Amino acid sequence: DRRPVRRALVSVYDKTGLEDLVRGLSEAGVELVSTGGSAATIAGLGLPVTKVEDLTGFPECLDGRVKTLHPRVHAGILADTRLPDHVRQLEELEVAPFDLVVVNLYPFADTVASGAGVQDCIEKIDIGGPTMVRAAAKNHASVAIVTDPTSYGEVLETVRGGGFTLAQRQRLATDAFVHTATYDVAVASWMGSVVSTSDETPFPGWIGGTWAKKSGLRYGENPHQSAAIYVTEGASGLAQAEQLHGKEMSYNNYVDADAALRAAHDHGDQPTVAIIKHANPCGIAVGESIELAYERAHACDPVSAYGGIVATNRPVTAAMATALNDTFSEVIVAPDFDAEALTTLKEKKNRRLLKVATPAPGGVETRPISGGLLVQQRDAIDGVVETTGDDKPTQGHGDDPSAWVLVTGDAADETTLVDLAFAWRAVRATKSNAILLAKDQGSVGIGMGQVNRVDSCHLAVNRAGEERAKGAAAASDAFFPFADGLQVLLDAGVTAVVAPGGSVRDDEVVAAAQAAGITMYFTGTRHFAH
Ligand code: 93A
Repeated sequence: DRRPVRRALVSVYDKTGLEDLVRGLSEAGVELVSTGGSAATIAGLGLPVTKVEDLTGFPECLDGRVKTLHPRVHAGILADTRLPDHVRQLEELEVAPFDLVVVNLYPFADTVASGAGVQDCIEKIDIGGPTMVRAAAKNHASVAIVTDPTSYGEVLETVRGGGFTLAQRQRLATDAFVHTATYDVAVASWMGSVVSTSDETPFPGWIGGTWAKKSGLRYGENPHQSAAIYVTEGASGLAQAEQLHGKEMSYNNYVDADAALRAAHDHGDQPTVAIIKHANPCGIAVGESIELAYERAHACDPVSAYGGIVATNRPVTAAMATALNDTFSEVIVAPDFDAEALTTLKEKKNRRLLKVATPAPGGVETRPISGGLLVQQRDAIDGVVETTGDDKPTQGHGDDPSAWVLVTGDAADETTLVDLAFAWRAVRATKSNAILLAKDQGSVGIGMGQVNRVDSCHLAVNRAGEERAKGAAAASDAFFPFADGLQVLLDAGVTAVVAPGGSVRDDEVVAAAQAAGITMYFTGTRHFAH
């Protein structure tokens, strides 16, 4: 079922290998049609070429924004030449079909990585290129689509050998759709960053309002630092907690309890428990009951959980209280405590029990730097971000698994997808660089706070141990800049991964995942936590 290649459309930004390719195609009798710069290169080699402008009778315009976006180009790509009616229509319209389309796209990710300005990056969002790539991939019954310059050698051999088989065209089409999908993920994640750097980001009045000292604290992060807690009207959160029992809260208790509170409320209505140490989770889990969630969260890393801060999004029950008394925790944070649970928990004299209302979604957070204060919208999962009047969500669109892009492997089955979604929500509570492995909606290995992603991957895998890493679902809070970190997860037997995508080397990362035969999704949304 080989289809001979008689006519090719060539439009490449990266001209690497172009000379050998077009010489070879020309020698094999293939008619070449090409865009401005590519056509100039081909003509410069003394080879016959038709400019797209001459084909369409429409000039390239708007600084190149409109080159190939024309029905004379797209009818030639999209006609299914197996259908007599399509062939007849092309004849009537005097359009000749293409058998091969060679395109590589404007280097969007490289341009962003180079530190170029917003307008330069916008100009590098290729529109016509992906349109041709997708059209040719859709019509793989008739057309072969080539996007990778390193494959030109093989392409020439295939053309000389009589053309592409259907299986080859299908494989090329699959690669092409992954290529355009990852390209759009890069654009989407960058667009988000452009939107949120806007000067119009609204901040509530309390930022500039009056602050009152709630109480002094015994000391700050260390005993030689004095400290206090301040509150302001209109704010709500951990600082407004009601302490039901235990020693006075310390500075570090507040910091960790706040991280725990946030982590425990990221999983919607499902009973959730987060155990936090040094503002990082040593276990997060969702369960059919709060007791089960606690058991799973604790099982993630029982050694580290000792002396931790436990937060839940449900009232603490008597059964959970009994389990909590088996180990040492500094603070327990919950929306409420059942009467019997309270009696049990009060057996430990010093342990602090905090009743904290479910935090309102959105809001802003501040962070002191020497000489000033940084203010930002709080990172939100599910796109809930506070704005002044209109409640337009400005981020978090990529938190919904139905919006994820499957970049390689089979679509995850329901159980795996649930674990991936859990891991994605839980990794947000982890300091960057963060990698979180999950099974049965519980974390089993967490790598956090490392200065490179590979080390976080090693940590996550080591903490999980051989048994638990095998078959786990993994989430990465930001893109894999290289394939090396992902490879650590793959070597440990992780079978499904979710990450934002958007790296210049996404292709290498996806190729590593593909080689391992795993499932990988890109979200287009990042959740750094520093
Ligand atoms: O600006 S575009 O989005 N509009 C188009 O109509 C279009 N057609 C092809 N970019 C377009 N292209 C891109 O131009 C291709 O994807 C390729 O990257 C590049 C090739 O341009 P040239 O042949 O002029 O160097």
